[in-house]
Amino acid sequence: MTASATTPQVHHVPLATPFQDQKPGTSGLRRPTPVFQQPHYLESFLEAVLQILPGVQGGTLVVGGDGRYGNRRAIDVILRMACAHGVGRVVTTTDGILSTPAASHLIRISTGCVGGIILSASHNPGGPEEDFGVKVNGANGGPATEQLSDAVYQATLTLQGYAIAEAAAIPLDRPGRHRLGTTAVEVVDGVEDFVVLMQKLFDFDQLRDFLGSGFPVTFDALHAVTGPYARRIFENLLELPAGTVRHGAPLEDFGGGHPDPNLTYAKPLADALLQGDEFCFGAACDGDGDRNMILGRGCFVNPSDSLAVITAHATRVKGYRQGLAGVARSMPTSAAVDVVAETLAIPCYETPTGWKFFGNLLDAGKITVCGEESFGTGSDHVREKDGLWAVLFWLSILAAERCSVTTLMERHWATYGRHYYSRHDYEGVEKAAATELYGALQNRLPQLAGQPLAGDRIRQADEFSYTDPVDGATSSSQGLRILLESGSRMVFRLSGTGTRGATLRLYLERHEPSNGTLNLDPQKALAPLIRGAEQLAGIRQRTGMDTPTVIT
Ligand code: VG1
Ligand code: CO
Repeated sequence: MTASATTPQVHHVPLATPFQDQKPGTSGLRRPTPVFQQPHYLESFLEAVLQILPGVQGGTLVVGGDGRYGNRRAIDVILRMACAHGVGRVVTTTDGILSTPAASHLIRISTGCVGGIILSASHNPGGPEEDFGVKVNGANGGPATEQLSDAVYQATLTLQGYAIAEAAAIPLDRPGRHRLGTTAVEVVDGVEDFVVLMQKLFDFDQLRDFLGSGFPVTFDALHAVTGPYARRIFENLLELPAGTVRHGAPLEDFGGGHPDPNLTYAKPLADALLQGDEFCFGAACDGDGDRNMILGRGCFVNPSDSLAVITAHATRVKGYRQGLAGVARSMPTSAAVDVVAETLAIPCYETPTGWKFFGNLLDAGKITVCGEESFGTGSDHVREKDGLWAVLFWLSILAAERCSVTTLMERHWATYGRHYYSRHDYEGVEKAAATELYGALQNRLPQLAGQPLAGDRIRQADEFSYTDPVDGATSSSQGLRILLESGSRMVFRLSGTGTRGATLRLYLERHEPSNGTLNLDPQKALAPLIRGAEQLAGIRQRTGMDTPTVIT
């Protein structure tokens, strides 16, 4: 153990003008890196966190990040501020590399842990001119609740200054124990505990047999945080050939890419599966490792369907043989999982967008599995969505069923019908234009019921609001829903994770019964709804964009 001989000097740095823009969005505080590099910007937010998070003094904090530009400096600042605030212990990781789900797990297994700070802007690109972010997690390992985030924001608005200790940077290049005054700093391997957890949940012998029997797979880490985890899992433990993990070295700028696992930003992987025949299965995760994309040969699995398939087959998987207590999905996620839950006779909850809303349901044991249409799936093993968990879950189902992804999907639709689903993102829209589009539709909601649309009729048009069944907290303004008589629907939302302009998200869904046509291209199947949405909201004219920037 290296101990600083003297107690580090603590500086109280005054803030002339408190920052007014530190309100966290859907998942943490995300800003362009240059904004975070302004003097005192990062420190201001951290000061508020350290003041507000219960139990900080004398407690344990977990700290790590997705390896993006700014990670290392931020960890250094956190350690010195933790010392100044009397944090008992900080657990951080080698090179500061810690995926969001692994951070959640580490919080849950570290004695006396009061929460964590994850340095990530998730799927947003990284680098000096790209994005940086800070996510705060609570003692249960889950994202800060809306109430906690709001309290932190309120504190930043009037912050007079912050406290930070003066100390040399602690080496993160290898595991070790250090001391900063009264604060113990433990540097641990950020991969190990997570991998052990995965081995508890999944039958690695079965997976090894299945994958070794001629089922070639490829995984794209997009030069983000999952590389070291995926190499350990796929190439070491499951003995798959070296190179199974593409882009496995975490880079500060993700190799210049956009670490978002979808058909647009993970195109080389998508092409390999959808056009080539080298692999039977492909998957990718996002910047901080909580999202996943699943592909079979010639088959893209829509994330809403993925949640339904996981739910339907859970008892085939080692850690879930006893069945699921219940499931939950975010509001814009398709109702594919609802139909499975009904068949299984388990409860199904509908929450607003963002993982923080699943926390109470998971903690109360009301649900075991949950997911979002945005490539997020997870379970009660941690309190975050978990990309590699989803990949292992899928492989475990395929190993149990001994079939291809396409066959599994076809069987699923033949049983439950198919929820044709698509999300259209309009990124980088001028803020005013997006707000006007949204506001105009919001104003018209009360007049819409009964009107014809998309060869159908509007049954209900409203703004989604949610009351948490566990603590009774209400969250309003969670997206505009246009529900049609046939059961089809469209949802309009403005993103809470973008950092430049605004992102409009349009979610489209139509159910086709099991005896209907199940193999259409979703864009074709949804064409009337797409036209209806345009008619309703005037997206083209208001945004000046002819097509979405990303179609999922
Ligand atoms: C998006 C997704 C949402 C997800 C959030 C954080 O939010 O839609 O489902 O929980 O990102 O994911 P928004 O507000 O931009 O639609 V992550 O992996 O970026 O932390
Ligand atoms: Co993420």
